[in-house]
Amino acid sequence: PFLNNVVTHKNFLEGSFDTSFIDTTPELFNFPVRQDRGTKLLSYIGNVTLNGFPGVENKAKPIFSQPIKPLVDLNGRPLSGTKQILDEQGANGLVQWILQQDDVLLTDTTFRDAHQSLLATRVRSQDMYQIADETARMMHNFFSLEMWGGATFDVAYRFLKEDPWERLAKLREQIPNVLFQMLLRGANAVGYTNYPDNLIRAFIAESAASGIDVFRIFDSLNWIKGMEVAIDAARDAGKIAEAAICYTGDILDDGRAKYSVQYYKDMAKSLEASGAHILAIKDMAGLLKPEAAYRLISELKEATSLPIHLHTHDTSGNGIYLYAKAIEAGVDILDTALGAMAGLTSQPSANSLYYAMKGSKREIRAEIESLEKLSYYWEDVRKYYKDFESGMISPHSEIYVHEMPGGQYSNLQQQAKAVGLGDRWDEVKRMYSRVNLLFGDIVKVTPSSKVVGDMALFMVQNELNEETVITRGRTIDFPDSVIEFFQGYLGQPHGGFPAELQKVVLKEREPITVRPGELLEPVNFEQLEEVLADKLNRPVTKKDILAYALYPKVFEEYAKTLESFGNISVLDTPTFLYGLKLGEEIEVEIEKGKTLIIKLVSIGEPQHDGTRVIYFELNGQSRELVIQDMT
Ligand code: 3PY
Ligand code: ZN
Repeated sequence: PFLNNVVTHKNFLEGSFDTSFIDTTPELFNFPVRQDRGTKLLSYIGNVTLNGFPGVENKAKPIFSQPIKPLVDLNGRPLSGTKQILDEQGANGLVQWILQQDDVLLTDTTFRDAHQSLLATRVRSQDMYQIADETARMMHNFFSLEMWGGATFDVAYRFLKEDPWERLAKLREQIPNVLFQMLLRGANAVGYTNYPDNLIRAFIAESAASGIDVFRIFDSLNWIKGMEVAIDAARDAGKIAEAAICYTGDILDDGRAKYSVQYYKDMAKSLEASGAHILAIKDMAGLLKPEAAYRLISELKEATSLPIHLHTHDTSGNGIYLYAKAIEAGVDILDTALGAMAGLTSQPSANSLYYAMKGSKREIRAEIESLEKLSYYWEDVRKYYKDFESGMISPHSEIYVHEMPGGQYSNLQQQAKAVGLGDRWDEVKRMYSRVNLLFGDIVKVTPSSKVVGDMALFMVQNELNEETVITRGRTIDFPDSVIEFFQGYLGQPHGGFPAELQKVVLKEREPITVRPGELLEPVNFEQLEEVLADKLNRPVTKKDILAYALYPKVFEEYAKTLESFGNISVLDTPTFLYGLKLGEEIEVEIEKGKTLIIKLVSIGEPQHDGTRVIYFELNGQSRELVIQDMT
């Protein structure tokens, strides 16, 4: 280890050392305690068994049944699909192909938005790998699988302690035939703040090279300038730039004239001119009413020549009716989730939609038996994550009033609980819609929705209303996200900022009106690589650098966890969330063909220093570990 420390030291590599190098460089004598992968895994299992997993309330491990997987022939390659059309005919070829289809194409969101919206984004890669081979065969005729982006990138590192790039690579290998789609927040990429242009470009190029085919790009204020760099980068990569209009308000309500059909038509035309291949209508909260969908899609079809891809959330329970009207108006592609992961804050069910449209002029392209069988699998898997369910058990029509995006509901609820407002949740929801009006009626989707949510919590907590926030505002320290919003760091809202409130929030700060990306220093990737190389005890990849550039703290935490526990993404989800029961034995495949057999034998009494000895068997050999009991 000493020699290793010398030859990997930065000064050594740069040649900046002399004979005093060893004497003046004490860190050369820090030898990492090398633990084998088995010990690291035992250490994770011991910890989670004793101390539980954040967000999982009951530490006792429930009895879960083994998820039922459909029986399909997994030999040979799956039938070719849209991925091959894109690869062989290019982006324009694929667009022409979409426009020629008569029946309705589907995008499945089970691997991304469905669990982001139902289970706080917690579904782990393992549960996807287990069903990916079957998915490739049983959903071969889907338009795409949305399986990356949005909050999944952040949550993978932050909470699941796994590498989202690895998820992408493995799923790509298992599913070579259907287009992979991701959600990209324009200049905010997969984060909550604007990033420099060169980071956006590099992130898109790497995502494309790693397997993403369709980039659904939106801006949280519908500000086209915030989308252009990303659209351009997706096109440059030879992939599909699907530009999204975020739907807010109600085009049928004359009292909400700010977001009229004309507003959306103008936006669609600008997006077409910016190079979009497909136009998405992103109804992130599920506000688009059936008649409104019919009207909007009919008019957008006339205004542009782009295929139209509709996304909604079924919070109100009107999703299938809405989709039926969209189909009547000529929509090309719809977002659905597999039955067991559909409905409520998630997407409408593909299974239900299939039956709803059976026998109509335009049917749904899907094999219903396959959808049902895949759904059984997800029904079982969903039980693993029951502690992350939002608690919503029936449709909420109040969505039309508070307008909160599907993916935000459970998150904001958690945030409210965390600041002691759990029992004032109704008030928080009402305040959310009041804040929207206070801000001038803005588009609410990550990250602008987070700003509205932060402000709503802040106002309820501090007993503020529309008046006192102005009259007492000069002495109030507003949440950081609110200040950044009014500074223009998320871009410019349609119709501008409410001037009086902006002044009160910003105080002596000056707002910007240009694109934030024009002001941000480009990321220096070489420098980041050096910084990371110092921190990580392993070779640094381009993907690591991108993740670090997007989320420095989260990535560092993730890297630390990896050092202590190794790659814990290989564990099955019940063990990952609950650890082991006494006497329980599991098999863990740590790499292809290498399996560990782990058994929890007993847990010792607490010691005076707060530790316990945990007795395992690892491949039949006794192993003891000392673990801190933090309960
Ligand atoms: C995200 O940005 O993660 C969303 O799902 C927005 O709807
Ligand atoms: Zn969504």
